Amino acid sequence: MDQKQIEAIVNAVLQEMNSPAAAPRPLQSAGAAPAPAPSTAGEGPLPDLAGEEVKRWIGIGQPNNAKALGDLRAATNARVAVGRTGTRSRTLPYLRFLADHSLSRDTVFKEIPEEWTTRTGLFIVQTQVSDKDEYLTRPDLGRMLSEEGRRLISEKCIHQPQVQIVLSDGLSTDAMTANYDEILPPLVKGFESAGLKVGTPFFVKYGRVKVEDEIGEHLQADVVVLLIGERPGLGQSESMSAYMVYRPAVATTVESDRTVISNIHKLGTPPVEASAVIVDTVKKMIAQKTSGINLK
Ligand code: B12
Repeated sequence: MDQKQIEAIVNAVLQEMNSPAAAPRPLQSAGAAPAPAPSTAGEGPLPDLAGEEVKRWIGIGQPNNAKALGDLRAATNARVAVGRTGTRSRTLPYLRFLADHSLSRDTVFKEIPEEWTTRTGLFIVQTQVSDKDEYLTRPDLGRMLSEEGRRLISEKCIHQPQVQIVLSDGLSTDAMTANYDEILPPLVKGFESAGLKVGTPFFVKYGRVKVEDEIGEHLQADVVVLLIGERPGLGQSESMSAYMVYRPAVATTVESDRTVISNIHKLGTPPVEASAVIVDTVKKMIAQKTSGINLK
């Protein structure tokens, strides 16, 4: 192939890219009359399958009440009004499902980025888990600190705090990186304003909920607040939970001793708001000397 032929091909491709057929096709916005599904068969660039535009798309053709359908679509992040083809899903919602599923898988498998831990200045301790595969297959090991982890917290943490904050990747690394900046500073400030002695926050890599019992017992904390990544759902992979427990001990603390605030993320309970609820809950725990189902 000579230079001229190559240039002709490049020009033809560039021309095609500039043609209207190649431009992203606008999707249906909530409230307007439903449009045909945007092509996913090579007629133009695919829209961002995890993006807002696709989430808001209405896949029901010729609805009786387009306005009501639009209102329903706008009222929830659930997969409603996606339409169907016979008994099957339409292509776009199916591709969106696959994209959301990939996001969820990614956040479970992702390691906490080193830049993030460096930026936050948190020190890291590890559980008895040695890698992600083991984390997923051996939950028991994620409930116990490593020998080195125990040594580090003894050395670096304030002992006998009234409240000990612990952060952990858990099942969603994104929950930590997305919410940290808006939850930790207001939480520490809130506890300090309430006159509580706050321990040294740190990060537990590969943590499960029960690891907070060993930490609390070791540091003799009154209350432990564990901020941990939740198992991601489809389309929501940044959700964090706060598992709180009064005077935990490995041998005696049971699940019903914990109080949980879940669904902390920008589209659920926003992190700043959650921090206010956590501070209030911890104050109650300290006043009533209990947590979980016994807390009034
Ligand atoms: C997985 C899960 C479970 C699994 C936990 C099994 C396991 N080993 O992972 C099972 C199916 C057993 C379960 C049961 C229950 N769950 Co559940 N669960 C979840 C889910 C989907 C994810 C939790 C997660 O990712 N945790 C983080 C990982 C890292 O933790 P882990 O150490 O691996 O596992 C521990 C936690 O998952 C914890 N846990 C799970 N659910 C609950 C509920 C409560 C009240 C407590 C204290 C602890 C707890 O128990 C595990 C063992 O220590 C959340 C939904 C969400 N958005 O968070 C609901 C969720 C936390 N569960 C909930 C509820 C209500 C329950 C039950 C009380 C249901 C019932 N009526 O029996 C029981 C209580 C179980 C308990 N441990 O005391 C609610 C809590 C609502 C609230 N704010 O109080 C949530 C938020 C779901 C919801 N939206 O309603 N759950």
